[in-house]
Amino acid sequence: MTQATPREPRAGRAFLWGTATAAYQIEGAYNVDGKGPSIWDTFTHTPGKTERGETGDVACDHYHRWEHDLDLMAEMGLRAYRFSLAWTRILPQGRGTVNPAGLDFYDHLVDGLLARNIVPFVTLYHWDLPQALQDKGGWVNRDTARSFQDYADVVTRRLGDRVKNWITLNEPFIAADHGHVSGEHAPGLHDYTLYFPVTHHLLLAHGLGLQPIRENVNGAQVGIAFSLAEIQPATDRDEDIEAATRCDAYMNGAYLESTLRGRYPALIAEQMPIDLIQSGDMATISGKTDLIGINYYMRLLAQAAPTAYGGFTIAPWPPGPRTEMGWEQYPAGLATWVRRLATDYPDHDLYITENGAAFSDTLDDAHQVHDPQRVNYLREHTRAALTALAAMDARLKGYFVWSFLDNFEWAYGTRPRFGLVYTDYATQARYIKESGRWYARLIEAGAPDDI
Ligand code: IFM
Repeated sequence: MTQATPREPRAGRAFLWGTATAAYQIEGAYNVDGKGPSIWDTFTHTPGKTERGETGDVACDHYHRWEHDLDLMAEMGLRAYRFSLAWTRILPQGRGTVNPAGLDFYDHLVDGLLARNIVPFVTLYHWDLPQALQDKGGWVNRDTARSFQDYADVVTRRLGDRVKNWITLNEPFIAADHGHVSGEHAPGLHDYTLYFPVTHHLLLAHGLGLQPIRENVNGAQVGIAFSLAEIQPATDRDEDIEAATRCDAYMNGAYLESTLRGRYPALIAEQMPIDLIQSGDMATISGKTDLIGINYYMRLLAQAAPTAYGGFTIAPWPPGPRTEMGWEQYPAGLATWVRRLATDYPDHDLYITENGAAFSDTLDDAHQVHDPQRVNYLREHTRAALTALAAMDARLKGYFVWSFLDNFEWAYGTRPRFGLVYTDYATQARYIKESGRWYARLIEAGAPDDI
């Protein structure tokens, strides 16, 4: 019997190597050219909500510097770029009157990408809900899902001739949990019962949004980006194994199973308030999609906590390498997710729509940023992903580093630096880090072990 040789982890020429950002984290220009306020404008303008009182009012000033940023992307050889749209640039009140300047901005950005042979991936919602909709209840209000559908219609009518890859929502679990349960994100609510209506209405928005995307975009490739942590039991005690199952259902299963199979995991479904799920909702939520976005950063160790929300808490990680966020580095979890999704949902293309790490980078006198930890992180994670791709013949089509440039990391402000490009916030100058140069070579080579 001959032994099969393991296939080397290598991406084909068509593999889309890219980077990702989000509107609030990079654009700045928070009140310029007719843009309306979002919940993140309100939240960061409220004292005590961000680490050093920072706001995203300016962020990376990408709104004014986008052409230079696209030139940097071209210099790095990026093949794809995932970015989100600021809903309130386009519909300042969330619904109703369209702001032409907002649409023009994204129109020019898309043309700029295409002129540089960079494939645009557009995320419609990366957490910056219009404040006007929050004033009517935000995601607790079912009607917000209809507003999202109208917004998706306006956007895809304008960009759908050139943008083919669409992500409806970014990380609905984080939007539901951090925004409404822990309150560390906008709108800063702190009520665990909100997990259920907010989750359901976000997913309903996803489903309703699919309809205009399909109508307005010939050949649309559409999906949703999930925050997928690998959940493991903290110990081999039965109650911790059970806690890991619960944790996986809350964070992962509720979102995967509803959108891809039209049902919530039983332990989520049984807690949904009566009347929340209306007739036809699950069919809408599980409308046809083409791709699954994997945002992967960590594994989590779950342990039983009967009185906690969900019946679990997260145990500390064992000693080992961490990022600046304090997160454990665990590349094997990325391979687990590629394998799990390729097995459970084999009809979908997979994209790693986010993966990356913050480290305490500094700019030296020669304007160089030496960040070997990030190079190592990216090498380990891309190797894990490509090994899983090869082993499973998985339909893994692309990988997006979070992030293109250092940006506004939500409640942490500008302190954590996730970029392949260093942002000097005092001058808004950009410098490609060593990791950015390494990534450019990876794109050329297609295999992290060859460079
Ligand atoms: O910066 C965020 C991004 O907005 C969503 N995914 C995780 C990133 C790092 O925390």
